[in-house]
Amino acid sequence: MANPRVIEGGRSAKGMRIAIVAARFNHFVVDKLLAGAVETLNAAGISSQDLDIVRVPGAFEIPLAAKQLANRKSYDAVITLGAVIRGGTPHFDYVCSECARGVTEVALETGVPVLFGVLTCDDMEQAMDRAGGKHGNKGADAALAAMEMADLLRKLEG
Ligand code: INI
Repeated sequence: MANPRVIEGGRSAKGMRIAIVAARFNHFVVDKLLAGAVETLNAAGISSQDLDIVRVPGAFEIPLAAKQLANRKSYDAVITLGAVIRGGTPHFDYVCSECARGVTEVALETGVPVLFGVLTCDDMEQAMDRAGGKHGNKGADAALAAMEMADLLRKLEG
């Protein structure tokens, strides 16, 4: 029996245009995610004129900015970064679910990969562990996934 063809994306950023939407809320966490994402894209060969960073107030505002960027059709991927940390009220659940729902919707509506690098954590320790601490850097992970999905879509569309 013939081997099936496996189609997957690579992880080079050469020739790619990428936008990052980063929330300012909990900026001490988000800035670490942003540094991880930028470092990863730089290491993968992105040129500085091909990387745009857009700041929004909080995670709730991420989907709208991501939609504007994706609709331009000039970015190969949009990476979203934020940190939502549980407080004592249901606010956390609304911000998390609307952000995740909105990000998914933008990707499916526009066909542009929109990556979810938004931490949703019970406390600050969990967040710091995932922003360059003992559980890695989820901003860097989102950047890797962005390159892979952008390349995969090129292959699937081409
Ligand atoms: N925004 C975040 O990005 N993280 C949070 O933890 C957070 N909390 O906890 O409230 C948060 N709230 C702000 C929200 O994203 C909006 O900016 C605000 O509600 C205005 O629309």
